[in-house]
Amino acid sequence: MKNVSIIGVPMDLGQTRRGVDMGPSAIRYAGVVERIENIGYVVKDEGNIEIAPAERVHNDLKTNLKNLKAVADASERLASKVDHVITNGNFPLVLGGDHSIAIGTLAGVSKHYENLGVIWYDAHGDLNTADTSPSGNIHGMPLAASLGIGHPTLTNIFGYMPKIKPENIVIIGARSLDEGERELIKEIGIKVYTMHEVDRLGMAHVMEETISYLKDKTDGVHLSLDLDGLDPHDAPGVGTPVIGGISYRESHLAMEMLAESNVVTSAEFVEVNPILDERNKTATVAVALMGSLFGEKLL
Ligand code: 4U7
Ligand code: MN
Ligand code: MN
Ligand code: MN
Repeated sequence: MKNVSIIGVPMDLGQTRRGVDMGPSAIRYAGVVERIENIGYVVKDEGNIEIAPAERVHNDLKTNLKNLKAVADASERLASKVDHVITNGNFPLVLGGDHSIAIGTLAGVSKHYENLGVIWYDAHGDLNTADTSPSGNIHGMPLAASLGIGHPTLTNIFGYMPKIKPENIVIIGARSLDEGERELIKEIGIKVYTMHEVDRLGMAHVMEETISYLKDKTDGVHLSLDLDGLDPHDAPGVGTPVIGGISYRESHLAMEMLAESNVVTSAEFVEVNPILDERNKTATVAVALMGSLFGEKLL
């Protein structure tokens, strides 16, 4: 059993709603360390990555990507922290922060794998670029950037690209894809289980297929779980909620099946925004799902 290293990333520069920088605090307050220790792991809280305060960040007018330089600087710091954690033999568990942090997480993780698999649990595809993004928010771009698609400042984090290959990615829970994202998915061939497939096949089937799809061709799997993949009823504290999402129970089942299969080698839980939350519900849900991911049993 590997030891777990927790890395907080109080990032809010990848989008424009305030409060998501408090995500790591809210998740710690919801008891993440104790929860994972109780399963039998040794847990080390590595503290937080330094993020420039939003009030002090000025935008470069040559690009429509908001806070590009500050997001890139933080991504470099996160990548090198994640790299060290893996080098030391620990499992990196990254707490967001908005989803732009996945650029840094994947940059640090993928260095250690030839064929890293990625499970992108999200209402969105996060496959936009400066050209396709309706918002200019970098949290809508991390999957594209990790594929080597988009602004060079984002694709070249940690000095190499691409971090991942389209055939090693599975998106689960999608129900809000922009036009450019749909085109890209078809063009490069990413496996997507939209809410239609989740409804039709059921989560057990979706996870069986996902695990067997990734198991043989990858040498590690990163779980990138955006809390907005869940229905806003179960996870209200997110910046871009979309109705009609994955339930709390289905999400537990997904995490339990990942635990049983033992394929996941790194994980991040992102987009928890305590300002938009109801009594820390979303952070509490995140911690409960982490429990299942690390093998907590009901009986
Ligand atoms: B998240 C959006 F236009 N696609 O690019 C965009 F709908 O990390 C939303 O999944 C992105 O929460 C959501 O701004 C990013 C929008
Ligand atoms: Mn996302
Ligand atoms: Mn690699
Ligand atoms: Mn999302």
